[in-house]
Amino acid sequence: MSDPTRRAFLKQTTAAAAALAAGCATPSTAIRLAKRRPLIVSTWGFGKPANELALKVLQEGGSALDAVEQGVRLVESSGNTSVGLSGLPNAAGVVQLDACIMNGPGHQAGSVAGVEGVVHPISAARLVMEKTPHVMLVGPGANWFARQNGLGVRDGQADEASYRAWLARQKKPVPGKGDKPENHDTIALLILDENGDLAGGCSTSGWSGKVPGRVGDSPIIGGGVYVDNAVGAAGATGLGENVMRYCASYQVVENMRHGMSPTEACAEAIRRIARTDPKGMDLAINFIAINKKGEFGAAGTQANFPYSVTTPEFSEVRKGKPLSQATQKEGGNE
Ligand code: SD4
Repeated sequence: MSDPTRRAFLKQTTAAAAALAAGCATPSTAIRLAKRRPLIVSTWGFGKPANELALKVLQEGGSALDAVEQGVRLVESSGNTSVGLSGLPNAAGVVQLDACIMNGPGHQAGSVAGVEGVVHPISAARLVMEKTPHVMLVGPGANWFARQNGLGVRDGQADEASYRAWLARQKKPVPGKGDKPENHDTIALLILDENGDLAGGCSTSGWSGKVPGRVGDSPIIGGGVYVDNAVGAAGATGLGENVMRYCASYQVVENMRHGMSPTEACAEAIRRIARTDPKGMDLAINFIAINKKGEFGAAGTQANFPYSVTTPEFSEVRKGKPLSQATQKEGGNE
């Protein structure tokens, strides 16, 4: 056992023993919750390698923020067609990227929107959070900031494969004129670290073929991601327009604050949006959530929305609960 892993194990068992001594957990609950730290949850199956890298970063002594950043960076440079510079371009053939990051302790947040050529938008978001008095930078200003801070920024447009896909797409209608949203995904990644602190981040190239300048939910704090260190964290993927109008990740965390399990909190946010939205359940939105106790869950309008869960004991892709079954607890004190 390496030193950091051993330290983590000792801390966990000490925390479990303290919970037990305080009378706030049964023996089996205390041990199970202790084992759930660190806990890493992310969107889609492509989140699994990101989770596993994040776990390694934590086990080697990195912070939760380091782990979020490294995990998301892995997807940003993986050739994913919805994340990073390999993402599909907008209607003008340009890849514009959005990302945000939040740190539970201190309630810090940083984000960038509509950046072009920035290899790792998640790192730019973290730098906004840590090196400026601001929360969000957009467009050319954000590009300038990334360059000034030594981040990789490439000139030019979409990479070749993306650009070819864009050219093929030109025969189809453009957004706003009957186009259907397609080819969009986000990596959102949430962490509960061994100290019980939370962090999260997300990154996307957004809606392919979008109108230039369109910004989705992902860089919006409370839209794409929200972290409240006293309660839990949530992240979104899907059609950003249906997330950002409702501060939906914020809603998920608020639902957990009011006592819902992570799965139920995700489902209830969707139900509430559907009650208001003219589209009803035809929203194309999915959420992941974790709480301070080490419970996790997901729900989406997409049947069996896949999400990835990693702890020191296991790492797997799971299916989000259909909304009709989302009152059942998953991964918690079941
Ligand atoms: C956006 N929410 O820009 C992102 C894209 C996404 O699954 O996650 N799609 O709207």
